[in-house]
Amino acid sequence: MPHSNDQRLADFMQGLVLRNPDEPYFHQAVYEVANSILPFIADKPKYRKARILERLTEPDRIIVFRVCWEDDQGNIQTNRGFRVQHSNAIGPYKGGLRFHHDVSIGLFKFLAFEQTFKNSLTGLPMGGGKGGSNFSLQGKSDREVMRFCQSFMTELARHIGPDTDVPAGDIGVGAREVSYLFGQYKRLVNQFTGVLTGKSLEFGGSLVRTEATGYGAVYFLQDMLTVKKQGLDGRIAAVSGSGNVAQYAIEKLLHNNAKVVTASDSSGFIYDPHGFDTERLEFLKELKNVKRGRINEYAETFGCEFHPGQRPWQVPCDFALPCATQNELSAEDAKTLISNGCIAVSEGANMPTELAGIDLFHEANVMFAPSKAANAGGVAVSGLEMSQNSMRQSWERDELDQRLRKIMQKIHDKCREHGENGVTIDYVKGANIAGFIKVADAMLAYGVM
Ligand code: NDP
Ligand code: 2IT
Repeated sequence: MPHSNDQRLADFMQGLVLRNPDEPYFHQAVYEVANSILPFIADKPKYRKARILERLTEPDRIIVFRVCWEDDQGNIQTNRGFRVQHSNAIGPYKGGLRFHHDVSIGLFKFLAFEQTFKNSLTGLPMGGGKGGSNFSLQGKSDREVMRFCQSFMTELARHIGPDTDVPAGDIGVGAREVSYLFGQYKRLVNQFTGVLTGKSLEFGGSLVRTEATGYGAVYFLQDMLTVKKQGLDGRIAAVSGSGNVAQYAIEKLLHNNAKVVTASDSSGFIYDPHGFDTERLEFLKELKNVKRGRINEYAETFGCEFHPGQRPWQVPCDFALPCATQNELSAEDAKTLISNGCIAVSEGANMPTELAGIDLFHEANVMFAPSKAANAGGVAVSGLEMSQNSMRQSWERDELDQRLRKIMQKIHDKCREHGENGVTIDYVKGANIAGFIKVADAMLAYGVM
């Protein structure tokens, strides 16, 4: 008796959970992929016999290390550093670093696993990795951040390299942190190489990298809307987060005359019925990137509502763009968005929607762009930064933006090709299958390893 897809998935997940206890984010990310891949490979013995999915759910290696540094009062502080090198089947390990108090091996395993599929979707030669530390930036002086970054890199440097593993930013790691990390790497190995991306323009950074993730998530949204002969003009968007991804998602939505009425941070969200304009967006960027302040200051300045401890999904909107963090959009939130008439979701953050929320969006025919496709623009322009570094050249802004636009469109089209279900498109399935094929075929070619 052949097993049903449900039985295969249950068996697969049972083994995975047993081997990786207490790692719910990793279980969630793998479940979403396995749910697409197991039916896809059911009639493809080459992938099944080679146990590709089993091998892909075991990272190549995980590095965990101590990071000691001295704070401004002269106290010795100890943090933990992580790097999950998930797969280098199609290129050097590539993926961001996250500095946040609430991190774990399971979190980085989920992020690195997702990154492998995402990077494959970009069409560029990049494998998947992710890392970071439980170091929290809140309340830290600039000098403390510098000392932490230097200590963190002193250990990480031995594990990375421009053809080995190329980290970048993520939550809590922006231009300032990447600069400190790059400076320390350069000093340790006495080489000026493209070992990190998201660098500043003066020392090998790429134009459009800062904007790329947020812009890319909106480009993907536009491509989904175009299939349905719809557009952004005059429609309402709810965005969560107020960091790098949120800021540039808002900017691109404004370029296209959409009205953005929300933003958030870990303290709550603001609802601005007037909508963001250039002045308000500049205020947000200054508040978050320079003053490093809290989102309620936006509400105080522009006289709008601040909802402490809440997320923006109760606000009626046409589009939702979760751009803060994982599992920030629950099944309840999805129900609320659907009943308020939301027609499309584009995930700027990594895995922001809970599995049950995704199911509800699919049932309600809400266009749903999963993170590994929708936010791939950031790592795609990181890939272009690596190319420019190798060539010792820098491309113009227009060229990079056009390349980003084209990459996002190709990702959209690949997801469509593998996810078309009659009248609707299952972008989750499409992204998983399209991302899987390239990595799986490379693994088959290498034999057993
Ligand atoms: P930033 O550090 O620039 O901004 C993060 C934002 O999310 C802040 O507003 C932060 O608020 C908020 N946030 C963080 N943790 C929580 C939480 N637990 N609850 C509520 N809000 C929270 O990071 P990015 O904008 O770079 O990253 C945002 C998301 O996008 C992440 O999921 C990241 O993995 C993903 N991503 C980023 C890419 C990039 O190029 N930067 C590329 C692809 C995906 P607060 O300041 O209060 O902590
Ligand atoms: O999640 C992500 O794709 C990132 N944080 C960006 C990774 C990168 O290498 O640019």
